[in-house]
Amino acid sequence: MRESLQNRPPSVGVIMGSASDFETMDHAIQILKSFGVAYETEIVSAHRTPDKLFSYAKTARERGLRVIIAGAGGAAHLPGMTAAMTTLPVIGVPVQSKALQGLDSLLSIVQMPGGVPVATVAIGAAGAKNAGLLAVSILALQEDELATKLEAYRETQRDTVLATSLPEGG
Ligand code: RP5
Repeated sequence: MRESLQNRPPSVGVIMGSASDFETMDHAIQILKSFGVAYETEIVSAHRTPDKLFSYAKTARERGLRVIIAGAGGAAHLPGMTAAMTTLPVIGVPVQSKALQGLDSLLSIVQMPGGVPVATVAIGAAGAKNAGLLAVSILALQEDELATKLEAYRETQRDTVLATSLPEGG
């Protein structure tokens, strides 16, 4: 019998540059939880804990991770540096910064030179949520149970929109 998804070792690593990123990254975590995907979370900073980043990325595949979601704000080099040290898919989440509202984070993450990709999502909560969903889609390539859950998720979303009416006079 197959082990249930949640009892397996983590397949998704959710890392973030600071505890201040958690509120945003929690949107990814909640998606993984709702799909029953085993994940791990860690604060890993490219500039404050470079040695930890090195060992995290270098050991990620052998520890059983299949996807890494990396969120950072400002000079957001965490996703790119992670991608430089692993061939696992890395999804980058630009966290909204105070000074430039996350445009700095977005450009730092999305503008990877050709050769080392980071799959970059939108700034903030929507991006983090989509990062969770993208990770589930990647795992669903080999997990029929997850593919079925993704179909159900989309159907619920569709039904909610179809059942929604605009206010009178709208
Ligand atoms: C980045 O600097 C983090 O990803 C965070 O978004 C930003 C600010 O960090 P704190 O000063 O709030 O710890 O490394």
